[in-house]
Amino acid sequence: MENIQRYTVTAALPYANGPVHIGHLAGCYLPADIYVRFLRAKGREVLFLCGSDEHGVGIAIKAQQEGITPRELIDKYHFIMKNAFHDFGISFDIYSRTSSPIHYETAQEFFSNLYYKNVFEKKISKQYYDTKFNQFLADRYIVGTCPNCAYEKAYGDQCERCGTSLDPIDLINPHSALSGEKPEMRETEHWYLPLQNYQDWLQKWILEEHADWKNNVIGQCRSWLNQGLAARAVTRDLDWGVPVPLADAKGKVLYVWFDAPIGYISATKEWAQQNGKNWEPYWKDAQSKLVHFIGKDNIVFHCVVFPSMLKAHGDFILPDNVPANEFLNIEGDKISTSRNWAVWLHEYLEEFPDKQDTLRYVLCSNAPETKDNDFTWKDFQAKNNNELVAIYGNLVNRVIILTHKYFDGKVPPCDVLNPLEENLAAEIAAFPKIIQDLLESFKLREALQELMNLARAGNKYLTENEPWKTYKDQPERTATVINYGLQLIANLAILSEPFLPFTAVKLKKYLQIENLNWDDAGAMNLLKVGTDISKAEILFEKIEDEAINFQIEKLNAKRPIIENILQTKNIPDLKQNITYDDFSKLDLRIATILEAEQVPKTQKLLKLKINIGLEERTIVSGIAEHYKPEDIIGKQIIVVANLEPRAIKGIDSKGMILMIHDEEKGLIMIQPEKEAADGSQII
Ligand code: B3M
Ligand code: ZN
Repeated sequence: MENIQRYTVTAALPYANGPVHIGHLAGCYLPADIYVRFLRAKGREVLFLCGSDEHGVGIAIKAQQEGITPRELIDKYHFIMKNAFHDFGISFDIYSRTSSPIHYETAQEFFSNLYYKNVFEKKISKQYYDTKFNQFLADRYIVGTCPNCAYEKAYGDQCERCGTSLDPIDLINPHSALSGEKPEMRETEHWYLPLQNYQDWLQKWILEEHADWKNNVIGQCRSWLNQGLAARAVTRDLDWGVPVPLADAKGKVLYVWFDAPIGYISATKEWAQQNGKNWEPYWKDAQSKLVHFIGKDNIVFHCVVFPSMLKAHGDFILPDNVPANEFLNIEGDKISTSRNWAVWLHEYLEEFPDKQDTLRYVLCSNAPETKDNDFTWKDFQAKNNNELVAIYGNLVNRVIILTHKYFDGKVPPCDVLNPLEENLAAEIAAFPKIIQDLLESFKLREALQELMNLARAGNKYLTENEPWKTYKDQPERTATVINYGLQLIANLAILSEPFLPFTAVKLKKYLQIENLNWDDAGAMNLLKVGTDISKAEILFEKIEDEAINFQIEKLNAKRPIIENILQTKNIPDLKQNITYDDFSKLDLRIATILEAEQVPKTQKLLKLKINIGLEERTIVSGIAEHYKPEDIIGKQIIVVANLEPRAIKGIDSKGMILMIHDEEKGLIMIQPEKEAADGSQII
């Protein structure tokens, strides 16, 4: 094993349907980056691959919700995500995307290869069809009443209220999310990967040959295998995705989980093209190690489905390890993009500029490696202040300041050695191997702990020797201790690189050791006597309570929204039914507010001039306690246009503005989601 020098490391391709949050970072991208940076520091050949996953129903639905095309959606998020990873030092060799031509080609070739080897089973199944939109409906596109809890907006694959997994057939009163119509049951044909044929092989390959994989990974694999594997469809009826490359597959695309992992191979090809390299050794040389970093929800795809695809194909190596992490929660609650319960990377950087390493440190030291973990802002603050500032930063600062104070900023000689130095040298010699072993077994939290132990050893050494006290009577002794202190922080700089790359770069520069790498560490002669040491800037700043309280309040402001969804309280009872005729008598129109002013001698009333397309009108509205006149000019509103005119405070008011009455927030204006022509009817 020792002679293997080439690594193909992948990090799960995130769906291009939203920005990146700390859960993504902690679960997958940060551990992958730490591992890869370590391999590079060891001088190993490594290719670090990632990219946006741009297909699937999720993307199609999100695009539809935003009123844009899937292509517009992925173009928007691909670059946002790419930049966020870059900003946090996630050092991909390539961040590709599955909408690229090279991926279409690679995925289609892969499918064809399996097709012509007769790997697939072709099966007919029944599926809902939207006759208005002329398309089959993915499970997510069917909405109906949950048979379990009677929630009326359950999806065909799951009820979001009670969590039950569903089959579209289970829904009571199903209708299409596209047209709202009742869908029709039709037959459709798909190609299936017969996973059952790989069951015996997987059993042996995972449970016997890779019993060293992480417990959480082996555990999930075992339970999938125990349930018994069944054939899975690898194609879908959808108009967004990689077209199935067969003449009799019109309107069908590859299932997103079939094409996405092939994206790792496409990304390798793209990287090779851009860099004049050969992609094949990374996927075909038995000496290359393939390692997939993923979150726990992706385990079955990377340990069961993709390996079966690779095995069926036959030309490719299989994963050597799949170090999946569990999930990160925030302040006790599950991260949720739709509820905005998240800490977004771009927002973090706006609020904590240049503090990438602080977040990297906190997320690694608290990584959900073996179980779900919780991120809290208080813990973030404590880890920054009590560990990065008080242990790491303080050590570096003290040693460099003393070097300048006593030795003109130059590395002093170490002529008066005591047994203490021997002990320290022996202790430090052991660190590179200790940390390496932990990293190689994917125990990144413990590895980081050991790095901090190295810094702790430095602080202890300084405290025991008090070089500031010996300077007067024994300056040579002070020189020795400072020399050792400097050698120690040189070791710290090298070994920090995978975890705290921004800090490592600064520190290496102060010490002029940019060229040193992992295997140089462990020694106490890294810095030559006489070398100039730069004056250090502060590496880590204390984070004050205000900044943390601000973050906590910002999150808490989102909590009531969550609670409102779950428990709707004090909702007024429904009024008596009206006929459609009653409703159709209302003439509701879009209008724009042209002018607004307070009605004299009143608290609540604003006099508004509005344009309802057909004419300009005056309306008196009781919203003055909620909206200031200057804030609403130019806003579009909805007006009951045929309400009988009435005189209010001597002003002729023609019509009424529609407002929401929220128990807690008071009156809220209703506005069109997009600008609409004044006078347009609400129908
Ligand atoms: N896009 C799933 C996810 O973000 C996914 C991973 C693909 S890796 C090939 O959970
Ligand atoms: Zn339900």
